[in-house]
Amino acid sequence: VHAIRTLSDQHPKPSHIHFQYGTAGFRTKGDTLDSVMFRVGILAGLRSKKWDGKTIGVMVTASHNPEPDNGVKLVDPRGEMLETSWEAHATALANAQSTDEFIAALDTFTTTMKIDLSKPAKVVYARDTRPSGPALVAALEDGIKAIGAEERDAGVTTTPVLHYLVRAINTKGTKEEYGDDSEEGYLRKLSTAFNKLVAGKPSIPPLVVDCANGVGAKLAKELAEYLGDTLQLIPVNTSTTTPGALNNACGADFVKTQQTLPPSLTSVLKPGQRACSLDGDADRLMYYYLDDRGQFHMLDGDKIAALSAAFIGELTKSAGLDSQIKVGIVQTAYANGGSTKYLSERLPVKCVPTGVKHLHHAAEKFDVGVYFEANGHGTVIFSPQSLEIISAYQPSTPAQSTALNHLINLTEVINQTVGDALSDMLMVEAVLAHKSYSGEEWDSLYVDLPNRLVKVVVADRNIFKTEDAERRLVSPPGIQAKIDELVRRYEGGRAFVRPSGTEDVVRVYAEATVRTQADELAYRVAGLVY
Ligand code: NG1
Ligand code: ZN
Repeated sequence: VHAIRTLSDQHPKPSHIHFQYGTAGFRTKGDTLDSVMFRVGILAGLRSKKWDGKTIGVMVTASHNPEPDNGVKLVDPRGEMLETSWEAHATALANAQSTDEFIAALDTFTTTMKIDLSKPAKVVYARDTRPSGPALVAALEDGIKAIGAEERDAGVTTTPVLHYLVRAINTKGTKEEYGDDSEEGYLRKLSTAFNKLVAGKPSIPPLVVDCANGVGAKLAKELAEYLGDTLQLIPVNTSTTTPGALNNACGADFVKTQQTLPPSLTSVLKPGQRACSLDGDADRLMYYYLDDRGQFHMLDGDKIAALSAAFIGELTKSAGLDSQIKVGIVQTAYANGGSTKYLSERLPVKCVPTGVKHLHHAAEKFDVGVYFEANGHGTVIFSPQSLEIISAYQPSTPAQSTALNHLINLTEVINQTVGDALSDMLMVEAVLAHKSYSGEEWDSLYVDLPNRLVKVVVADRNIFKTEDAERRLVSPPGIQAKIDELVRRYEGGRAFVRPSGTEDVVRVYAEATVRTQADELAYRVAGLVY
């Protein structure tokens, strides 16, 4: 307690701020997060003790948000996001005003959670390229020290690498070993599986990778070396030290929200060529291509889900495993109506509230769960049973054997802990190579409905309450009826309103058969909540 007290005094909580552990952990202006980092260090240590000394991960990033923002999130022992019930504890600890209050809150917490403080604790942490990162990591380290946990600094790396590391460390030497617990181990695992997947396929055209001027640039360059000639990566927007460059007019979020090519790519991308954009911590991926006339076409998370789910379904069938391994899809309300229609005609589709944890948990209910947010954040997870079935399976024909091997390599190329832009990119490229699809052919799986997403700044977003996986507003009363009334007037109309979990705004989404109508619907619904 003495160490905690002394160090806590060095990391005072700013008096005017209320912190909240939301869908993306704590996230706000980087220069306000010092006390939060210190306390998260302690919390991570306690979480590790609760898990009998298993390694807990801490990622310092604000992902696709502007460069001055920063944030922090915890990673559980299997490389997954922090268990939901601890989010409220994290929030409570972050908001204790004084050192005395903080220590009292810690005391209550460890007692009620029955945390044995004599247990060992291990924490591995990493940060993205944000300028506020080093100071925040120093505060985090003070917290880890204060609770007496063993620390491992994974340096500057992507969110998905940190998730990978946590799983790799905790499974080391077990029969569930996930890979070597290093960045090299990660790169080797992904590239080896990818190279096997595309062996013998026609050569893949070089791929432009927009790295959002973030940490993905470092990993993309390293990955390029591992891939060699199999897939030539052309990383662009790799200026990780240029002030203000991060996520600025580039990256996955820019592409998704602006529905346009990053200006920096206009001179790079040729008609007919495809490219992809990562976000600031490389866990989101957006694809796009220019058609022969140079027209931009976006291939978002929904298109990635459709492409990969179909391919996995075909492989299980060719392997003779389709009766034992069923593929399912998880989406949110932001999934394009075109994708939902296309997918639900073929596979079970579940809609859940926004936030990857919801998607991940729903995906765990399928043998193979394909989950993607429309913004490009997602992955594919294979249940432990289906992995066992796959590894024990004896194919009876050469064709079955080939399909089985592809399936096994897919499970290796996919980072199953969390959405991972580079891993998803390799999965997409492997599927495209197998199907001999161009961007255009992939795009033509189904037609996206024109849509518009707008933000509305309101006095208090907490009065907005939703139901039915956020597709309907229950509060403030009366608004949903007005939305329904508006939606009825638009052909193919759909619209919903929900409070953001990461920004102090309310989001309005609308789609309709015609572009101008989607825009109009969005602005008229926004008018209802403003
Ligand atoms: P909020 O701010 O709750 O809409 C955004 C994204 C989510 C998710 C989180 C976490 C949209 C519409 N929302 O959440 O999908 O990625 O950030 O980063 O893209
Ligand atoms: Zn991200």
